[in-house]
Amino acid sequence: MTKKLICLSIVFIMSFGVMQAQKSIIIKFKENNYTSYNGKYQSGNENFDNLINNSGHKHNPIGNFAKTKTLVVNLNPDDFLDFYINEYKKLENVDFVEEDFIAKGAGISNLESNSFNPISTFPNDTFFNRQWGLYNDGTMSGIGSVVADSDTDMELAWDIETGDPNMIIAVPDTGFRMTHPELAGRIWNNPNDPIDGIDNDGNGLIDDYQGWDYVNNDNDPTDDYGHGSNCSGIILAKANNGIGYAGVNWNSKLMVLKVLNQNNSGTYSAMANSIYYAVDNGAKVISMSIGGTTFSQALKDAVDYAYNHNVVFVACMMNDNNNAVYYPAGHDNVISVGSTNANDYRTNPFSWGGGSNYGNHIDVVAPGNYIYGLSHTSDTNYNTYWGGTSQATPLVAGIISLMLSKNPTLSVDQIRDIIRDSADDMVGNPAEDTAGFDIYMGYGRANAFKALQDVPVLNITETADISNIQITNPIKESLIIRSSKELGNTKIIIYSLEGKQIFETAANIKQGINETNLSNIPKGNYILEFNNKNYRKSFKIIKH
Ligand SMILES: [Ca+2]
Ligand SMILES: [Ca+2]
Ligand SMILES: [Ca+2]
Ligand SMILES: [Ca+2]
Repeated sequence: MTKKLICLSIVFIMSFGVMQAQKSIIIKFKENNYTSYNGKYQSGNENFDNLINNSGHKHNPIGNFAKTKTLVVNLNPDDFLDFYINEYKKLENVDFVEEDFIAKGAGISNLESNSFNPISTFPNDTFFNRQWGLYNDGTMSGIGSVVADSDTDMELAWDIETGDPNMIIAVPDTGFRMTHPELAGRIWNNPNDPIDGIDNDGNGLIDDYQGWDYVNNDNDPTDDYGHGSNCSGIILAKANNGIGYAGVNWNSKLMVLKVLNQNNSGTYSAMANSIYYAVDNGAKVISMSIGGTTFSQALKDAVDYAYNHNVVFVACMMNDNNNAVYYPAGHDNVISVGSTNANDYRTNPFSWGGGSNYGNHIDVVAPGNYIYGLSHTSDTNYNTYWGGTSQATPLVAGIISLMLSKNPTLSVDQIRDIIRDSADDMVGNPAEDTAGFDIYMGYGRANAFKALQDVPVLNITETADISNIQITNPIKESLIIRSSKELGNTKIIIYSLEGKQIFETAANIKQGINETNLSNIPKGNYILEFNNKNYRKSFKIIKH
């Protein structure tokens, strides 16, 4: 009863946040002949400048104005929105004018503690046994119907890849608990804008050293609601450190961007801005657990900007348990994620109500109910769980970050194909999860292990005459290498067919016959790579 009351109060707060209409509009110009001075944009169009100045409206760019040609204009509290949308539409050289809509985060927390007996399993994080979405042995209680293996096979996936330390994953959300030990040393810092009161990198944001807060317009994106800390931890919580939880990705960096306020809602202009920021500052994956019901050209432009820069954009289907389309999930070029329960059925309802939305734009589903994670108010309280497509989305984003860690040359389209093709189909409710694509489960429940198996090992480019090296194959005790030239110091690397590196040695390869002992390599099929600064070649080999 207590829990129901708490959830109802949360829903009320969220609804209130949504109903508070922001008096802002977004304008995109057709031509880029507008200049900035003194922090103001001069359009060169007298009518526009007069309208802006006479109305007392404030305006700010979305993304890099020179590229996006898009501004957000904040109206005065008493202004009529529709009146000004029409006034701005009447101006010359305007591509579109739209309301700056409000979207909301797609997850709700328990806000209650729950007692569990920690059982240490692989990895050694204290509460790994609660992370049924990663590894579900069928024994977890208190989370509804449980079926073993209705998970993403993370314990197998980690055998292939645990994440590239140099990769950046952006999570535009309510922010993050910046001091949390589960992300110590793993929060992205902007090397081009140290904290000195100066906008060193000239992007219009002063000292955006640890991301940005688009809600309060400052450089401290600390979480004041909890949604972002949970979502970020799902992707990136430190694994194998003996505390808390294991993130999907053990090594990469989190870019913290705050676009949702303390009621879990935020403007489309903040969302769009955060997307441009993430792309321009090197993020390879954007995980956005936010949805709004209205189509927006400005948000679509930002999503397409990410796609055109080969940045993967993952978003949530939202939680109404119907076929309502939310954005950004409804845009093309987004990988859209629904939620499953611990028995592989589409979540309906979540622990608090609602259900995972469905429709033709869904790509895959992933575990999203009773998802325990990091707290935004404590470094030691690990008893918060959340439910929503918000939680399924970062799980898929995390899997994608592992795929890109294994092979950074993958395109967004390749990633989407692999995520779809490797998903487990026909595992859910037979009435919904029919063979192949269906609107409830998309192509199926994401499977990290299968996805990583399907990622080809980094394409090997031949950088020298391919006749340089011949090898005996199959291989017994020793690898016999015939080289037509002296290659010098060369790495000899062996990968499993899944792409996991299992062996590496350095050899000084001379002209003629060379021999390297491989007696410790188990029998099987492998990929063998020769690699030095002038030469790279790979062979498929059989070890007897
Ligand atoms: Ca800056
Ligand atoms: Ca600075
Ligand atoms: Ca941990
Ligand atoms: Ca299906």
